[in-house]
Amino acid sequence: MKQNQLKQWAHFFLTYKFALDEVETKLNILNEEFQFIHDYNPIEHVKTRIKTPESVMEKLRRKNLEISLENAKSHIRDIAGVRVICSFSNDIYQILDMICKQSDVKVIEVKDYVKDPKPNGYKSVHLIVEIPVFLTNRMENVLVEIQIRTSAMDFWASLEHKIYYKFHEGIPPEIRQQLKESADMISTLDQRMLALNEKVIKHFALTIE
Ligand code: 0O2
Repeated sequence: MKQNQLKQWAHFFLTYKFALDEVETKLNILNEEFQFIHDYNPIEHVKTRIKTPESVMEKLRRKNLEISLENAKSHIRDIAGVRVICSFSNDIYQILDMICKQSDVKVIEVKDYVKDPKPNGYKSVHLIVEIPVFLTNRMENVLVEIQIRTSAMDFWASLEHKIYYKFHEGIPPEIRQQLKESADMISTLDQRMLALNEKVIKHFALTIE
């Protein structure tokens, strides 16, 4: 790649870093104000990542697309990724709702793998949003993928992701079966933790009355 092309790619990735910074700030504000009003924070923690240029190029190749900034911008929607981890499954929808209501966030797509889990047991809510980024001489609309899930769902997904990449020829049926069983256990655990938390909230509400 020539020097000026390298600079263009670096500038391109910088806009995604700015979009991530904006989304992270939005999430921090939501969490802090929620904590102030309700004495409870729906967000446990937030992880962000930017796809490497190599993996963006690899994804373009897989999609049989020419390697160009235009194709990366219009066909790769997860260059900037944010993962929001919360304690309870109902927090997921609370966060989703608060993000979708923001007037400068354009929601492009929502995929609800919590309501409709993937056949392997994967659960998470994914949304693709478009964020305006104000640069020195122009405004750019930048896509960001936000994944929202509970700590338990995240625990499962991280292990499954590692296992998936270890078995290049496909996950053996026995391991796949055990992963699915673990996903079901995780769902039960999430339900029990939610019910337990609701019981505790109710208990203290009654005590205060
Ligand atoms: P990485 O390394 O996490 O970035 P698209 O990305 O839009 O071309 P798709 O399948 O339409 O592909 O998007 P989808 O369903 O929204 O999933 C995208 C991301 O969700 C994945 O990114 C994973 O991070 C996560 N994901 C989806 N399905 C699974 C799953 O079965 N197990 C786990 N552990 N994660 C999943 P990448 O690029 O695949 O990976």
